[in-house]
Amino acid sequence: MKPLEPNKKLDIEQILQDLKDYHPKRKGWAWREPAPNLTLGPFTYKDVSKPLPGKSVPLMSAHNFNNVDPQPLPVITTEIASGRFEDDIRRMRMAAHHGADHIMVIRTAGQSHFDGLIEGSPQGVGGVPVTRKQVRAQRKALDLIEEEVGRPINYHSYVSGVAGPEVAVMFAEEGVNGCHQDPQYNVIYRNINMIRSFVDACESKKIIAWAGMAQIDGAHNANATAAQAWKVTPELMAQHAINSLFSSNVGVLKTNICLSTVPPTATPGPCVYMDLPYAVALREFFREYRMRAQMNTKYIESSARDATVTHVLNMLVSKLTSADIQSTITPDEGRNVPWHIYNIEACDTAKQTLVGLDGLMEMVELKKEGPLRDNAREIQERAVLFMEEILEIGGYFSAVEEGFFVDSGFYPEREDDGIRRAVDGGVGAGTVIKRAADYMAPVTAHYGYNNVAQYDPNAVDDPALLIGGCTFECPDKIIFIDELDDTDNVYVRMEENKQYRSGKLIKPEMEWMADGVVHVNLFFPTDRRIAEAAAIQAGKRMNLTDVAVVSREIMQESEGTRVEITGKFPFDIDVTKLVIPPEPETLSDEEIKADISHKPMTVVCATVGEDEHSVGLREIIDIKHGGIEKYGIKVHYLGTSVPIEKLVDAAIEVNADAILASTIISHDDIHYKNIANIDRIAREKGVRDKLIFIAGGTQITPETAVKNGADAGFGRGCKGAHVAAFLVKKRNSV
Ligand code: Z97
Repeated sequence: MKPLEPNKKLDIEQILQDLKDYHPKRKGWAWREPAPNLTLGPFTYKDVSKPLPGKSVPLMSAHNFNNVDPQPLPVITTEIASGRFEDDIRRMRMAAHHGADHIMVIRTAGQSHFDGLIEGSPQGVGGVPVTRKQVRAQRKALDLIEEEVGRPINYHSYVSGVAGPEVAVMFAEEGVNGCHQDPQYNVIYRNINMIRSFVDACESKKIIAWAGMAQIDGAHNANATAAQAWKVTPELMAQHAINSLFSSNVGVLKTNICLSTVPPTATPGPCVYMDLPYAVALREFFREYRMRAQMNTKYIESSARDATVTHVLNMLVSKLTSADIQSTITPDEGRNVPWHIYNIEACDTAKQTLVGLDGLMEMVELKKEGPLRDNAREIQERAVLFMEEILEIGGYFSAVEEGFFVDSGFYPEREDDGIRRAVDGGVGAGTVIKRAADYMAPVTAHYGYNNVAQYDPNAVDDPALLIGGCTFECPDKIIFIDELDDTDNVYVRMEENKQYRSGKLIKPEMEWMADGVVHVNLFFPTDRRIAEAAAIQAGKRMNLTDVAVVSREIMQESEGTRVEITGKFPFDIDVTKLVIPPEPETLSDEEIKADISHKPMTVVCATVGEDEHSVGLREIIDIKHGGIEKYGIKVHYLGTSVPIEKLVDAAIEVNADAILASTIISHDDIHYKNIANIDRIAREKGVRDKLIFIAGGTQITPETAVKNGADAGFGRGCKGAHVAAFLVKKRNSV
């Protein structure tokens, strides 16, 4: 496919074309490349990664600094899953441009319950159904997107459920770069038989190792499930230990084994005081492995502000303990909305925070003594005791039977409310059978006993030789199954919203193309219950349908409440009928300054006639808020209510380049009459062609100002930079 063009939408239809024959460009996980002491614009960064050579969207405030876009060292994760993979592809591109290089696709609710690969690509609920077609389409798009931004983008989903090994094979074939794989997850949270889960995990992990995928474990699920998340820290360490060593013994590189770590508590607890010792304890025990830091979602609120603060505090812990992957979960997780622009904002939160904390460890040090080390040590001791007791009672399976996991006591205390599973119970119980003596599978990356020698002793180390290579070596052997359901498939969905794909008709969206979903913030000077009812009423009166309250925040119980509502905007916007004013031409600060220093400029200015409103003009002039003085323009301010003739005379006297006249009073069109008079007097005195004449004021419309004789008019919202840019351009144009 042709490379992406920044000013063109990604063509989803083209992505879907010839998918049958598409194979990924690369396999395996990619870390960012460190770029210590990197200088970008006016700054030198200590611990960032290589900047993106291609296109990206810098942080908003970067426009003050030549739009530099420093990229932190950790890989940045975003979770994308709206239920429609074709829509998510567009979001992946946006996320990559905002600095994400790890795109996790959340599967449709409980895909671990499926007992095989699903084909086609139906619409999902609370996630996307992960199918070969969907994976292939998204990897194909990401292959283009990574070329566009100039950095590998890791694509990720889950290897779990009784179909885990099949999913792992499909992921390896399709170039998926990372996955969650932890048999304990199946056992505890999905009630899949433990023997089956651990046997399957051998196979899955072997494949993960072969494909060079990064693996994330499932310990964070205990944080999210436990009654009090910080109580399960000893257990979390035991879970990490079991999955890490298991994976490493099967052959996954330790540098690709990522612990899923979550700062266990949140404000209003003294969270950093509690979370940092846990993070330190973990890093000490698992030094050789990598840390995937995910934010705490257990206590997440549906307020963007609240979630962002939790995220930032979590990242302080990540920074102090050098996390390798930084996840960015958003308030959406709290309010069960699968995708939002907030995901992109969360990528920016991560970038801004981690870049803002750049070089921190050159200045501060974690104390070697005191509560940090004491508390870390205590958690480690509890974790060791936990592991010892597992061994004492006969191992992991017995421990699960005894309800060791997700118990709300701080081990060794126990509340006896842990999740219990029976060794012979759960989904898939009794399905593991011993391989027969002549068992043989001619495939690559297969775990365990495989009697290949009976057919060809030379193929013992490479069983796929027996068939001239399996699907890993010969991707053409993969059987691609396209859509099977003719009522729910990507083409049907795209046909339904086809009219919105050309760009002529648009609609606001949150989850899906043209879903019309909007979020609106309202404040009502009343209590919560009335405010919520009023907000719903207001939404309906705004013509929104399906109005619901997303979040509310009490300002004071009787004085007022902020309510966020969601609803659907039921109209289309016809882009061809929009009246779009021309974009004001601007110059950069540097260009304006360079021009003025090369050739000085003098202006005279005043409010004219009987107008005492000087504030607007002073804001345009004064250096404080970026007025024209800032660029070195010499300003003669004559004051307020200055007679028009005096203004023109002053311009002649100081040999000014320009006149700036400000008027706010507009009764009887006096503001435009003043403009016409200034133009007339300047002409009478024979100086009009030597002077640039600018009129300003809140009631001024640029077109009418020009019609009345000014060279330009500047109305509400204009800044010194706009005026200065016009002055420079106009002077250079004559
Ligand atoms: C994260 N926000 O970033 P199913 N295996 C493991 C898991 O942790 C999960 C699944 C499978 C979270 C992701 C929670 N994790 C969400 C080890 C899910 C998913 O598709 O729900 O059946 O399995 O880690």
